[in-house]
Amino acid sequence: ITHLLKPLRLLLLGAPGSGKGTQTSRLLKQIPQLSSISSGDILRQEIKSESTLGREATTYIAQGKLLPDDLITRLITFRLSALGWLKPSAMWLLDGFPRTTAQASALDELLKQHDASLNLVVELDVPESTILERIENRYVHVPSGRVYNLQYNPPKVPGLDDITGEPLTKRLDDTAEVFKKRLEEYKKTNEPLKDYYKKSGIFGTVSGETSDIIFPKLLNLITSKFG
Ligand code: G5P
Ligand code: MG
Repeated sequence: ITHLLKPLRLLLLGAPGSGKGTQTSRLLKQIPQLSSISSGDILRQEIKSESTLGREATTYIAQGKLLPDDLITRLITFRLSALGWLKPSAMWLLDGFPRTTAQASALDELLKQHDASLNLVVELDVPESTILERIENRYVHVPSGRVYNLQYNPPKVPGLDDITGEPLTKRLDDTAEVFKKRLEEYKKTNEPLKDYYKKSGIFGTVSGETSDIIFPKLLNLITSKFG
């Protein structure tokens, strides 16, 4: 268990399947002060509940396209505000938002109004060649966002979530074809986004072929700055 002395407000970047969700759940276990939001998890819950937003999101997600900036920004900043996460003492981790420079500057503006700011952005740098197989073997528990992989971290009972026993499902965008589009979208938006955060001096990268290699590096980076 790690206790941080300074409030961490972290964004994880990385290609689809690079392990953002995996690292998030490991960090939450290691640092109990931390909470997280994943934009993708929220959208999948909206799709499951067949809300208006869910129906709109489906059309983008099924094609591996990003949702319009204003739509996703409104959704996530509303949650941040409702959770009381806009104050400078709040500690949190964002997975999957911001994804574009427009989203990034909208979030910065909002935080600035509350004298808060994002203070660490870490890119998970994983070789592209290892990712497709991960995605094809992924199963998710939508209500919690927990992710499994048939080889790497299979559920204890096949097809069921470890904690709730509820059924696992495949993501509708976890096919080879849609994955290719998601990767293209990522490559288009990620360089400008990285440049944006490099300018504010809060950007770092951790590299590795597996999540087991990446996790200790990520934790070290965090504790060296916030521990
Ligand atoms: P998401 O949901 O944000 P992506 O594409 O960014 O989706 P994804 O696919 O969720 O990212 P991840 O979280 O980085 O990947 O990876 P993960 O789930 O932890 O790990 C992948 C798999 O590999 C899992 O099965 C895991 O168990 C396994 N694994 C982990 N580590 C290892 C390892 O070391 N070895 C092995 N063998 N396996 C491992 O976004 C989805 C869509 O929502 C919309 C977009 O349409 C997007 O495409 N969206 C947004 N649109 C606009 N703006 C935004 N901000 C948006 N956010 C979401
Ligand atoms: Mg994820």
